[in-house]
Amino acid sequence: MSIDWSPLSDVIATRDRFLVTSHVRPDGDALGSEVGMVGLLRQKGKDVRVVNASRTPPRYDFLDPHGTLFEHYGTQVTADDLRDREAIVILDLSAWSQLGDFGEFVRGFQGERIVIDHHVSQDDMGATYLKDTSAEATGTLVVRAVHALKGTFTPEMSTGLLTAIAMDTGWFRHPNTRPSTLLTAAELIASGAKIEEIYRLLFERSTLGRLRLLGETLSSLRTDCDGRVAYATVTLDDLTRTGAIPQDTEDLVDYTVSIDGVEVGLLFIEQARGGIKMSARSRKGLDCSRLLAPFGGGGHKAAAGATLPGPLSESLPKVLEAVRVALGA
Ligand SMILES: [Mn+2]
Repeated sequence: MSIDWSPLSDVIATRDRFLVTSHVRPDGDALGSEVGMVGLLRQKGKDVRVVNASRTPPRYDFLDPHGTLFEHYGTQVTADDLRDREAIVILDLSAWSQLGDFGEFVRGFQGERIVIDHHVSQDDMGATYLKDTSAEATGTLVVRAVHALKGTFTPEMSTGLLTAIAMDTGWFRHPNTRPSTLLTAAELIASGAKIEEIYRLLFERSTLGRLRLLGETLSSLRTDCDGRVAYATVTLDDLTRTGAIPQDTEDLVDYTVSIDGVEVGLLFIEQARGGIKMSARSRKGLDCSRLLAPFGGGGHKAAAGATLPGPLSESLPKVLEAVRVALGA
């Protein structure tokens, strides 16, 4: 699917003060795509602020080495501070629920709205959608935008965009990794992204809390449907006891589908504000996005998520039952 980038170049031609944002609980694709987009917009002489509903997980600190790029809505920035913005570029999401507390500001935003994304599920956000659901990452789309708008890749942008693509492809292992993925990665490495350093920063660093949480989560693993389903839970108590932070739950769901014979893996995470955040992964073709749609969730075929009402003891059996039905078990 090729994207016509003229709506983006039109906005760049006519507006000066930009706002860039992404989803709650930002991942590598969200933050890395922001870094790439900010670089492009600044090359075009634009005044850009990056504001997110969630704080940046410490794991991604290296994308903002001076701590001056990512601003947290609610503590560092208020709606008043953003009244001068003329256009907003929303990355890696197409659903209101993904904007969290920032959604209210975006709903009332009077300027131009552009969404650049690769997710299938989509709300009407009153925006111009620049989407390719076959793209492995939003970072890939930002790379294409840089090409289309004749920008150049600085080492900072390349670092962000390689992080984006690497994280959304499971470090070039998932089936969404194609020859073009590696060609894009090669271009970013040639422009200054240090792949070995990025890997070390992302995967060879940990905290005691994170490792203890990993242990607790693996201990909570259960199977269902004769071993075709595996699921694990992270409770608020687990976080407190281990000293982990909520961001330490990223990637934990991958362990559920690593078990031999497991087709669907689920991770349920109790949220401090109430409710349960859940992630699903599938290995043998079950459509996670469709599975979670009745629960208000969305995502991709092989990976999706949803926010469920609490408590865990009620939400978990409902999802498990839906999985049993979907598997015909
Ligand atoms: Mn993404």
